[in-house]
Amino acid sequence: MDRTKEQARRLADSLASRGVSFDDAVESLTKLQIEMPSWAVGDSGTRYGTFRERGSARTIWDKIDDVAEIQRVCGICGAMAMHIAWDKTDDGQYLPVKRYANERGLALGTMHPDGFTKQEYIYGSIATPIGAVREASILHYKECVRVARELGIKAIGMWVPDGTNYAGQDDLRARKHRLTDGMRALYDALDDDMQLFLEYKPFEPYFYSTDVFDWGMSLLTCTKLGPRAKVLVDLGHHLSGVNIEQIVAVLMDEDRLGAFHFNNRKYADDDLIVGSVNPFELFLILNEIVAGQAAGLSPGVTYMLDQSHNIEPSIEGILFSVMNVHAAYAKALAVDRAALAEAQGNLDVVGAHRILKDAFETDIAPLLAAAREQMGLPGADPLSAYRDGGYAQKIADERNFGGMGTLGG
Ligand code: AFD
Ligand code: MN
Ligand code: MN
Repeated sequence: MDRTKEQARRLADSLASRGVSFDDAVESLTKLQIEMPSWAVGDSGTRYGTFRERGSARTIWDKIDDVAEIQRVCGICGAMAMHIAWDKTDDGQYLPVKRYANERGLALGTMHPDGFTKQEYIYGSIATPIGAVREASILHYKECVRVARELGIKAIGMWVPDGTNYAGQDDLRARKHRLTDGMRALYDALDDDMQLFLEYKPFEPYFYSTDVFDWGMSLLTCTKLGPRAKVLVDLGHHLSGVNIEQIVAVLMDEDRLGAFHFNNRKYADDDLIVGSVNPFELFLILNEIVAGQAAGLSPGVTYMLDQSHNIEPSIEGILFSVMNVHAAYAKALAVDRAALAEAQGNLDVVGAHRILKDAFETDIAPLLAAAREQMGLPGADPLSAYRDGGYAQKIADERNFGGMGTLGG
């Protein structure tokens, strides 16, 4: 038996001893879907500037081509998450975007409204004291729902980038009421088969208070709105030391976990390659997903990347992220759930921890290889397949430095 087959056999035996079926795990790995953010393939930067990448997307058509290339080598990225601020034709049309995405074998995923690109948002988009701006934002939300309906999109991913910079600047309770009223207007505009994912973030672009500042504020708002309002967990939107996997467990238990924006942070909302800073945390998050879904909770969670690749080639950063999520998910599937429950029941603190750690340290390469083979994907892994495919050189030659920033600039 060749070495690869021997490795797969050994892993299958090890998984079987943990009550895990190799084939079932492979099946799950082929079913995972991660939406690709349209905004991640354009140039992006920090407030200190943008390093333009040769070959980055210039237009929505380039973005779709890039996501199609990502899907060609990944196989689990068949939808592009949209941002209403940027993802339309030059004459403001959306249907041609859907047609071209479908031609390239892609669906359109979650629609993200704007709230930060216009001057009138200076004091906020919906929690602002300026009534006319709140009304304009509600009209914008309704336009997002109309466009989502036109494109067959079933989820609105709402980041409310509102806040204040100084104590006393505004009445914090009044802002809470404005936020709730605005989210109510958005929720009431949804079709019955649409969901609202409300994203939270502790700071930025404001630095004293943010109106949807943590998971509790998002959950509180969602519970006021209705059952189709759920929390969007962006991994970079937590202060240092926050136990994200515990938030995920609680939201799943409340049937309020809607979606993820995957990325990684070292210090702030750094939008780095997910799993690049804290792969164990990523595994623990997916472990909660696998455990919760095994208990029938949150079957329909939406996974998205939300990253900004400021110095690394965007597509390579995205591919590495997809690989890290896929690997963490495979490790979460490799957990011996029965032994874990038994160790927990026996108050075996170290034994229980070791069972999770053993899964995290399991070499799941044969699982991913089998899933790639089942999906008919090229190459040993997405990054190698991409680098061998010549797409980077093609777009660099065609596009040069004509890339558009995430703000279309
Ligand atoms: C920024 C925000 C937030 C939002 C994303 C897309 O911090 O994460 O989801 O832009 O609008 O990263
Ligand atoms: Mn986000
Ligand atoms: Mn963010």
